[in-house]
Amino acid sequence: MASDLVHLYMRIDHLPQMWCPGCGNGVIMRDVAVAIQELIEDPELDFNREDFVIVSGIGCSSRAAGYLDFNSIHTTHGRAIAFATGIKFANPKLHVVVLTGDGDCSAIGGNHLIHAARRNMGLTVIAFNNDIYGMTGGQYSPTTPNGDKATTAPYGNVDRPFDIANLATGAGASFAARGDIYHARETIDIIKQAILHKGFSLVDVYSVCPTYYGRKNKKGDAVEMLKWQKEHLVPTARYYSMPESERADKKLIGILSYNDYPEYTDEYAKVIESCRKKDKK
Ligand SMILES: Cc1ncc(C[n+]2csc(CCOP(=O)(O)OP(=O)(O)O)c2C)c(N)n1
Repeated sequence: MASDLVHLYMRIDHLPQMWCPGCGNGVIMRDVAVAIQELIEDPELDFNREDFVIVSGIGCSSRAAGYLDFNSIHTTHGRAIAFATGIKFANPKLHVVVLTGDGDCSAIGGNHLIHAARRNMGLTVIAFNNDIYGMTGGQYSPTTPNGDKATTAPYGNVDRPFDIANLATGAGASFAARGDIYHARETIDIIKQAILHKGFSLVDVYSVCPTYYGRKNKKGDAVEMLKWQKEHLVPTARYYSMPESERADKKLIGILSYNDYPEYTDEYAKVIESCRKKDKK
């Protein structure tokens, strides 16, 4: 993170951070900080730092809520979206940004994810997706690719993985996107659009965990894992200009689904208003 950004947006007294060398979490945390900074600095928008709340669950990635100097809350494993729902209900004007791991949001917290998506609650969820449970030593998660190794799958994972962005779309999310740590500029822009979106938005950010996932699966060091992202994850414009045959082993980085469904707290406010009117009669 550039030093001015560090001084502006990080709790210096919480440093040094606990992430391993080569971990992708710092890149995603920086992308979130840059996205918020650019929204605050945009003269056409009325975004203030005090209007942001950062919520996280438990996991290596969830530590980001503690490092970022915003109104923030580091909650319990899998429950970040539940806490975020309460915060958004209490004050719908806030921009509530959930920082969560693939395990946090799609294993123990999977139910909260699908129901927040279904309701179209106005939250922004950033999934730090490293394909593994990093904090507890490399157990497989719902995004670990089929056949890959983990401490709990020493002979290869027999589960088929979730695609978190597709999962959110299937559950009714009005905005679902994919980013990665290699294409940082594109990912920052996607995060900005997710925050600007009125309803539920999810950005599945492909990260790297060289320590547990990379080492167990012979993916090389962090640089090798980033090279893989560079070659296999493709931003929207380039993706659609590729011949179909070249897309077979590639994934799109960009917005995957977008809808204009009514936002949940707006709908709830209408119910409250109609009850008030009835009471007055
Ligand atoms: C209720 C509960 N169950 C299990 C744990 C142990 N635990 C802490 S973090 C974690 C997995 C985190 O994985 P992920 O969400 O993918 O985040 P990462 O550490 O990879 O960033 C688990 C199982 C816990 N803290 N609380």
